[in-house]
Amino acid sequence: MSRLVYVLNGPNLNLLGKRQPEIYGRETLADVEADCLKAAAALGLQLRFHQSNREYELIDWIHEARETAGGIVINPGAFTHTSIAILDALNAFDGVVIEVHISNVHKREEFRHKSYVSLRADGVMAGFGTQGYTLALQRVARLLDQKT
Ligand code: DHK
Repeated sequence: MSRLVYVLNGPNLNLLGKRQPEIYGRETLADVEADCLKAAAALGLQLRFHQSNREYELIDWIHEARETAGGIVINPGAFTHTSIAILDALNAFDGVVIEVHISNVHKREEFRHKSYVSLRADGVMAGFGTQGYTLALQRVARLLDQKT
């Protein structure tokens, strides 16, 4: 299976480091991308890292990943709790899917406890801060190793 992994970020994550730092921390999305690139190189993974505030762009990247990638790490932001369309797109992807939330969504408002994406995800990281992304990449690498 391909060792290309898409790391996808949903709405408002472009403001990481600036919005509600008491919840999401002070690292920026560029810092997260740099951490992911370093981790991917160490794990023998290739990476495509994207962020969008638009649901359809996330769906288009998932469709692209269908053709090329072995894994998707996705923080869908608030679309986690609302988007059946993103769930449907992930259900059309055959590789490994890990869902990431920087904050512990289960400690927060009740509307954040429901995740459509979890119905497809092979694993979920929540409350590990931005470290959750590199931990998710480790898990993708392990599962891809097991498939070869
Ligand atoms: C990020 C968001 O933007 C929220 O809408 C989610 C998630 C939680 C996070 O913790 O990374 O509810």
